[in-house]
Amino acid sequence: MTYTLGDVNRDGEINAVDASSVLAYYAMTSTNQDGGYDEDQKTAADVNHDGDINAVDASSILAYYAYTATTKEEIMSMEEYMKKLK
Ligand SMILES: [Ca+2]
Ligand SMILES: [Ca+2]
Repeated sequence: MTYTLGDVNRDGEINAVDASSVLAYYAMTSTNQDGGYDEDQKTAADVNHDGDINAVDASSILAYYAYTATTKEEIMSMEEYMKKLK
């Protein structure tokens, strides 16, 4: 695995920067432009695995970021977090 779900810019953290990146990508692709992601980044960006990269994914990344910033217990991965939401 060469990606971490939610870590779109691959800096090792899942935070508001990644959410902004996903929104920017969505804005580009929704106007038929190249969003500039490679395949791994697309996989990392589609956090709910529905095949689309859009504002829903950005919101989920922000929600996960809020969760990691506030929880004092052991932090689950973005993958686990998304499974729990379902
Ligand atoms: Ca990141
Ligand atoms: Ca998605």
